[in-house]
Amino acid sequence: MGIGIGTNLGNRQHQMARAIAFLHSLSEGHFLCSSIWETEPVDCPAGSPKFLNAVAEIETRKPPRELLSLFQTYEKVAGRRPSKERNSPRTIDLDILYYGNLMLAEPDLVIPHPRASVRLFVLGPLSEICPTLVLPGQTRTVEELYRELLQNHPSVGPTGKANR
Ligand code: PH2
Ligand code: MG
Ligand code: MG
Repeated sequence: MGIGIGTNLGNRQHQMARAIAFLHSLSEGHFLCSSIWETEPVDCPAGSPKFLNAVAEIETRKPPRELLSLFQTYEKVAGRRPSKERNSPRTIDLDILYYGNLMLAEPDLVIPHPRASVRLFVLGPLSEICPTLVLPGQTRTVEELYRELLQNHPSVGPTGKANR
């Protein structure tokens, strides 16, 4: 399964390192993690700080609901405060991007993540670790979607990789 990791509040590098270690500890098999990208906020309140983003892929037998609950607990422990404002700055955000071939649409959990295939901050990092992956419901690979989106929206592209 794939997980999107994002932070734009507090010590971002530290939060990324902690979250990556957490996901590594959760994996029951292989563990892949992209490099860390610094990205412009998308659909966030005006003046929001830039994000660090990465994508990890882990192996797990835990069902998606259990993972959702684990991720929500992790976010709380890592200092994420609830906010009424949409996409306000957060210390850490862990999103289930995909779970094998599963397609699920429930009020509080949609898999694959409904915006995974249109976000550069997801497709860029994901194309580093799973370029040939075709997300359930898509016809093109992650790398193809990424290249296309980059061409269409160069102005909202990631500003660069934070750790290169
Ligand atoms: N997450 C969002 C909304 N906007 N923009 C960037 N660059 N990175 C994110 O992780 C992100 C975002 C909702 O969770
Ligand atoms: Mg998110
Ligand atoms: Mg989230």
